[in-house]
Amino acid sequence: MVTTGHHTDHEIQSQPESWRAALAVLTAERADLAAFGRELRGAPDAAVILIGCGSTYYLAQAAAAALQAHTGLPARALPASEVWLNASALPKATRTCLIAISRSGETTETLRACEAFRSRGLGPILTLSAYPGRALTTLGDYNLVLPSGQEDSVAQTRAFSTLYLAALGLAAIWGEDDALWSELERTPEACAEILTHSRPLAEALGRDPSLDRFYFLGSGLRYGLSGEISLKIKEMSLSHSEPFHVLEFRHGPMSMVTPGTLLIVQLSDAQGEAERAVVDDMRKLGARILTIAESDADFALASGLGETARSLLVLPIGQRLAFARSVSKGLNPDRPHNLETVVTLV
Ligand code: F1P
Repeated sequence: MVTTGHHTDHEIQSQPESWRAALAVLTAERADLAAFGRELRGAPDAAVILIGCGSTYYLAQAAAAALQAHTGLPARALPASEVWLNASALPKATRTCLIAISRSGETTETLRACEAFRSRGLGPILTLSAYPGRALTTLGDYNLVLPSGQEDSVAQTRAFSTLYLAALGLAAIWGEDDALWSELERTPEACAEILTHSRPLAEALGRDPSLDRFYFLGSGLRYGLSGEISLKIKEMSLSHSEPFHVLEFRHGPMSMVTPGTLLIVQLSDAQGEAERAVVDDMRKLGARILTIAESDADFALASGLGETARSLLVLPIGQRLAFARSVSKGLNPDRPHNLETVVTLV
């Protein structure tokens, strides 16, 4: 039994059940969410802005890529503070929908951003969070709440993946993409398999004392997920880690490569060849590399899922690596240094 970090450990391991519960909520609300999406798409040049802070900002980035790909609506992620404090950050579409994402539903910047957006009369607000009755759930025209994402830990794991799954559900519903929807219904089972199969590798890498820096590379929706896993390594294990778009790594960051560098590269289906060339180049420079893809990779997901639904599965791998590194450094994954669950500004 795990004693140090038992909340985080449990939250990582319970993701399949949490995702199942989230899918039940989405199924129950599918017709209402579809109606919200139809109204939005009825406007000639509708657009979507997704906001969050920290983990939920990375979630917004990944979800924006998925929403745009599956609905055709232009979708962009911004930190909540930009919508709150920078009036010029928003597009000039006739109808802009703000999707505000927050585990706690209490982060000040996210609340203030919703109020600022509302006061400008730009369009509807949809909130996505894990706790009913919190401030954020009073600010949306539609408030989607996924209680199975609630957590006792400071660093988000289950909350992130559960809210991300909900965002992918929105992409399927608004995009009337039944194929994506039925793949999402298979993700809890796929998650359980990945949790088991990836654990020895993730723990071995997490415990490896010869590694001193981590880079997470991904294109498209994988970039936001790279950001989230990178943040997990920082928060839980106080290690140097950064995310990059795959081909961007050659443009400066590769100067940091040493034998103590681990690159975790989520390969895409479409750009795989160009991304594999980066991997080859970095291997020549001496980096250690873990490629992740459906097949033909250091870690093959072998999920049978398409690229969007499958993207969820990288999260448990990165979370487990961060957890193992935290414990092996004598830290407590449940209590990251200097962090609180919610950032409240006075
Ligand atoms: C966002 C967040 C977390 C982070 C930290 C502070 O919270 O930035 O991602 O781990 O503890 O808050 P939320 O708005 O999603 O609740």
